[in-house]
Amino acid sequence: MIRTTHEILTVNAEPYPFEFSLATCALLIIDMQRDFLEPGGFGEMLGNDVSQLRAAIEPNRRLLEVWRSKKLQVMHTREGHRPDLTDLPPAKKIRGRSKTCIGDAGPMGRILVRGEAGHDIIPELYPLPFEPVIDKPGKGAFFATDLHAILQNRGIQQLIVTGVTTEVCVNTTVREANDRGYDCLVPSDCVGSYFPEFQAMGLKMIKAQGGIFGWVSHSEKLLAVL
Ligand code: C5J
Repeated sequence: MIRTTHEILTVNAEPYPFEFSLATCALLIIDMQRDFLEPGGFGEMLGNDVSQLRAAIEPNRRLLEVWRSKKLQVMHTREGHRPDLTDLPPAKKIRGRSKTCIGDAGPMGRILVRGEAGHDIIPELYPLPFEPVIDKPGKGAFFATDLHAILQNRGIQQLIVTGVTTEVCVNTTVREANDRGYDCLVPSDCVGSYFPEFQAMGLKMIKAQGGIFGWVSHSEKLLAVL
């Protein structure tokens, strides 16, 4: 069931309070995939400390639980490619000069390939059958996907954007959303980066210059108004 009432809520946020309506706001959870978050996945294989990302799981789980209990709209994304890799730009495949790259065999199946175990969303935040899952080949959730069409069809104007990683797919998605006219709020504890300095800077860039891309808050402040 989708809500249709227009209750306006105000969350304490930076650079100033964020207003949203329960009927026109969706929770967009970016790339909480096993390959990025679980020990033994692609992220860890590249030498990253996955505990930096795993800190965002519990705040996301709590927010998702409340969001679902209020019958609000939830959407999830996954970064990955077709099994034949026809949607994988050669530049993306060879970038990083890693011995193992996208499409190769990894500890949880082929790396960032749709249908493989590592590509799927972590069990803690697993989508319900009626929650749209956007499979995206790029960093931004709007590039080469039907996300914008789904949001428009559902009358969404504001997004609560969470997930990983703060400076890559979350930031790119918030920027894309901003250019398409959506107001985005990012709860700082619900996003994660392998690099603490990028976490701090990624959030700072969103709220800089009077909220050039959006707003930043904390899940506790959002939960308080829900
Ligand atoms: C990255 C992502 N970092 N989901 N993907 O490659 O941020």
